[in-house]
Amino acid sequence: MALDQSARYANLDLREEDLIAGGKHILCAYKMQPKAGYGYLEAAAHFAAESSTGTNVEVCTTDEFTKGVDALVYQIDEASQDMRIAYPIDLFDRNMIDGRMMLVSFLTLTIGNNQGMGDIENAQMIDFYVPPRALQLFDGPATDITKLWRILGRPVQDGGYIAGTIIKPKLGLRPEPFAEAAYAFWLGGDFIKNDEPQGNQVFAPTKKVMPLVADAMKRAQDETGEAKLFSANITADDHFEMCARADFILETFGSDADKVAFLVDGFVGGPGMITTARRQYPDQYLHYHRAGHGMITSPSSKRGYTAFVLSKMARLQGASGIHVGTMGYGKMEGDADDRIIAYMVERDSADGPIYHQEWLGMRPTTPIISGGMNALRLVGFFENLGHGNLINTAGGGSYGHIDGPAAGAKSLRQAYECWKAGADPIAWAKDHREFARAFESFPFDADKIFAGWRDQLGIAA
Ligand code: CAP
Ligand code: MG
Repeated sequence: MALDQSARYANLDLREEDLIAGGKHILCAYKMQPKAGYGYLEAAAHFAAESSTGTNVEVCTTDEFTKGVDALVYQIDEASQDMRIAYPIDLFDRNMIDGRMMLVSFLTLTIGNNQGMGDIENAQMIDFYVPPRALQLFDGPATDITKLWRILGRPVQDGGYIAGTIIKPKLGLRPEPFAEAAYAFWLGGDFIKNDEPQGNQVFAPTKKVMPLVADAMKRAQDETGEAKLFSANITADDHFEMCARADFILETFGSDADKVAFLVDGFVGGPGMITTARRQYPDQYLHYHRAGHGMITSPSSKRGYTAFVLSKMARLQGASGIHVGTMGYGKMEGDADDRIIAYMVERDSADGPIYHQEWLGMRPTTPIISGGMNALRLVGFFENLGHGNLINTAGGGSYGHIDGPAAGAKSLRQAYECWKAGADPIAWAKDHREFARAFESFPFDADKIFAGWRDQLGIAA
């Protein structure tokens, strides 16, 4: 039997509204299931001990001050596996250089040892609340979508949809075909990102690829008379490698350097990689790619934290934009209710699954919509989300369009215009060729979403 620490690490008399009003705690809500044979409150108290000041036994060195920074279980409901813990802000590590808080300390305590405890079957954080003082101590975004809208010549309020793609195939293009793929999309679209694994592969050295992409951007801008954007992957284990890539890319794009965003694979790379980009290059839009998150955010996972929590943490850290999924309209896991992830990162006041959050003016993080998207899937997506102030990157949806990536890009924009006009997509297709050709490009989606489309558009089977 484990030591029952509930007398110290639980206080069910504490009221959530008082903890929020007090402003001295970060609150975390988990779904927690103890191992068989362990009492719920006892397991929760041990969880709080391991997540703050304790261990599995009393230690002789504990003094009264120590107890003042104990994490406290303040609410449980065994039936719904609801466990809520209040973490004193003073528990968390602070930078020596500038006193700011750091996400790694939040993670190592709230989602650290507690993920492998012998008396806990599983626990997953589903929401957290950040009080004003803690909000003041996180970097938050330095650059947001308004900067991109301004570069694109759009209104900086409700500047609308940014049509993007990912250079596909994911890997394998050498410098010339890579740059050609970029040029071809930019003749119709706004924004291109590296795919998350694209970097300095031996067959596509950054020092060869980026000059060609910068030239492709210039030619596409001259050809279309429109500004173009590129999100360059600077992910690397070594801080100095990241900076070497970033510096080379900015120098290479030269007078177009303001049109470069930096892509960081923030989940596999970890908080430090995001903060390197955020603090070393605050003027560049920071694009957080979350590849790998599914290992703990998938609905099949009962551990770690949810995609909602990941996105909220990314805003705290200063991501300008983060992939929030496609809410059931794309190829990755997710459903329509995931729109609360977008609302939490883009609004100044929003409700999570458990906590309301006021962001007190922290810049918004753009919802980035990606993963199996194409023009046909976008209309329903906008309907569900309710707006189009976002970046969409469609790889297959652009390079899989039968008339090529520029037509793919135009079909994406036409899908947005169709939704904005509140038009019937089939009727819209009759007046918008690239959108109509998306039906023929993605017939399986067309059949599923728009039954009878062939007859209505006069397309032979
Ligand atoms: C999409 C993508 C993105 C995923 C990431 C890919 O390509 O480039 O990495 O969208 O998922 O590699 O699959 P397609 P999420 O447009 O061709 O699907 O945005 O959910 O993090
Ligand atoms: Mg990708």
